Amino acid sequence: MVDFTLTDEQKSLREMAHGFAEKEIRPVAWEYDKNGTWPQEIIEKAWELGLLNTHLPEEYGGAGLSFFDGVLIEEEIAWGCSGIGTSLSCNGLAMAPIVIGASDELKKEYLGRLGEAPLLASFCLTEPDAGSDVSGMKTTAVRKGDKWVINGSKSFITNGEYANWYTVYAKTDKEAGHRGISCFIVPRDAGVIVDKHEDKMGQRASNTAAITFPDVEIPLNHLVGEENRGFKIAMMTLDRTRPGVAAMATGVARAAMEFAIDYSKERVQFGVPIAMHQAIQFIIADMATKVHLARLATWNSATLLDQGRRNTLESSHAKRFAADAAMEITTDAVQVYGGYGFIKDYPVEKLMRDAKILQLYEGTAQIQRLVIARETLLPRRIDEPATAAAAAA
Ligand code: COS
Repeated sequence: MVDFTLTDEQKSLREMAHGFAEKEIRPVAWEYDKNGTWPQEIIEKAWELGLLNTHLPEEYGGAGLSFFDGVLIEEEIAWGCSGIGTSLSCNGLAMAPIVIGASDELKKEYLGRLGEAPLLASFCLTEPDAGSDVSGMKTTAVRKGDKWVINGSKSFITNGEYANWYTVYAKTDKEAGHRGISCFIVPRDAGVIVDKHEDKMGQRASNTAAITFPDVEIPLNHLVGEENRGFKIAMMTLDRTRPGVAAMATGVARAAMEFAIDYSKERVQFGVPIAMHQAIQFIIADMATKVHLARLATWNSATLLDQGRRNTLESSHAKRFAADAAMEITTDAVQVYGGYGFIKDYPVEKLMRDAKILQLYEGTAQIQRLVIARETLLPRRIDEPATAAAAAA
């Protein structure tokens, strides 16, 4: 049976997340955007309420929520501010590889830290010369005695300046392409250097940093999963986290639509509120359709994950559609506001800047289309399980 009717628990969860966004995030969002203020207090409050590590298993002190519950929360938080939402959801990206492939010992230590205190972790895949082309990474991990020695630089690392530990991908066999990449946990105090704080166009309350690992030594047991199997862990991670980005995009799009609706009822031109003009009504109608479809695609991609099924195609459908919709809807919201939309005193200008990154991070709009094309041209693998065994295959 296909049914997206929310249970009472899911409705309460959504209301709780919405209330948090409305009370704690919205009132400061535009101010934090202006100054690029780090939302430490909000992170701590979110942790108290269980909104920081939604997918952290209960045995490690997390909320242990389903992926579906997670996207309900992520839409509401991003409705408040997607920059702050990115800061809050980043632990999910860093912890997914650990949940998929790490030993019980590593899980206990590093997932346990996230459960015990409002700490942050970062996901380090992208490099200055390896963005979409993950296999082109240059960071290396070399085994020396009882240590791995990691050397290299990572870029665009969310929460990089504040992370307690990092999930890091590095080449363990330089000649083997994607089959020569491994995944590691690197604690910050192992000698990680933060090189640069990026000054961004949008989502300015999130932290984005360039990181270097200069001869950073970590114990041998800090390898996550099997050696040279890191690429698959990274891909399975992105399958799990792209629905969350799609949910955030839906939240940004919905916020922009709501502002456009309110404004169109107040702004009078040619003697009537502009909402009375069909030119504006059609823009609003297109916004409503896109928000609705973005949410449905997001919910579908999260549901497959909860069923333990591979969702590569659906996750890319959701991420690509919702991110493009957020960009289109925020741009159209500026259009509805007319010249005022271009002025920083009005709310939609920020939303248009915030939306852009949704088409870039966790796989560009073009990478999503590449994945969709491959999955569509090749036979479907809908029943393939998304398990640790699949990562090792
Ligand atoms: N789940 C499990 N395995 C997967 C997978 C998935 N979703 N996607 C690919 N794989 C496996 C393939 O089956 C293949 O396995 P074998 O080695 O057994 O043949 C292997 O991984 C390589 O796959 P592929 O040939 O498709 O790799 P490409 O180098 O062509 O890369 C893209 C594929 C471009 C899709 C990938 O590099 C990508 O997603 N890039 C974007 C990265 C990104 O999102 N960066 C953002 C940073 S995180 S904020």
